[in-house]
Amino acid sequence: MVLAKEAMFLFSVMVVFGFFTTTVISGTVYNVGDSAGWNGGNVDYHMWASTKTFQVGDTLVFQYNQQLHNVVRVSLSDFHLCNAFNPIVTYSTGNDTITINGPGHFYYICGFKGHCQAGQKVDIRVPKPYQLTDIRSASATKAPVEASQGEKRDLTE
Ligand SMILES: *[C@@H]1O[C@H](CO)[C@@H](O)[C@H](O)[C@H]1NC(C)=O
Ligand SMILES: [Cu+2]
Repeated sequence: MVLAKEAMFLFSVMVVFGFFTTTVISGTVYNVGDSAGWNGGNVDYHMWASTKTFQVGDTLVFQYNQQLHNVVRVSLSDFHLCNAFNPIVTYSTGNDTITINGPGHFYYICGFKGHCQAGQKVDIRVPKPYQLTDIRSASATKAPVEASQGEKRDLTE
């Protein structure tokens, strides 16, 4: 009985922690191409990405017919060349979830012949997170200059 209670307690802790990490730490889930998914066609993936503000912790979901498409993460030059033969990672389940774990550009193309050339490619740009440490170091270096210009007020707002 005691063991069961402890197990229950541990389980509740895990549920609460899981809830916390999901809601606070994890970000937005983006279905690439929205309802059209990652099936090429007439979807303008450049346009799709340009309307989003990606952040570290967000999740990308690529959904597609795995007989006809895949997802290949490539370098910038291979992105421009539509070269899928030098992959950083290849996904092919048809329902791939990718968590953005850092800032930078994430270039994805379809590796099936001609698809990337036809526009099945997307550049996910993730800016550096704005961190408290950045604010501190920025104010530490900028404060004297700003103070002399009478702009120190901005720092406290
Ligand atoms: C895709 O995978 C996620 C979990 O990774 C699951 O929740 C979802 O139902 C799946 N969708 C389809 C269409 O299989
Ligand atoms: Cu494709």
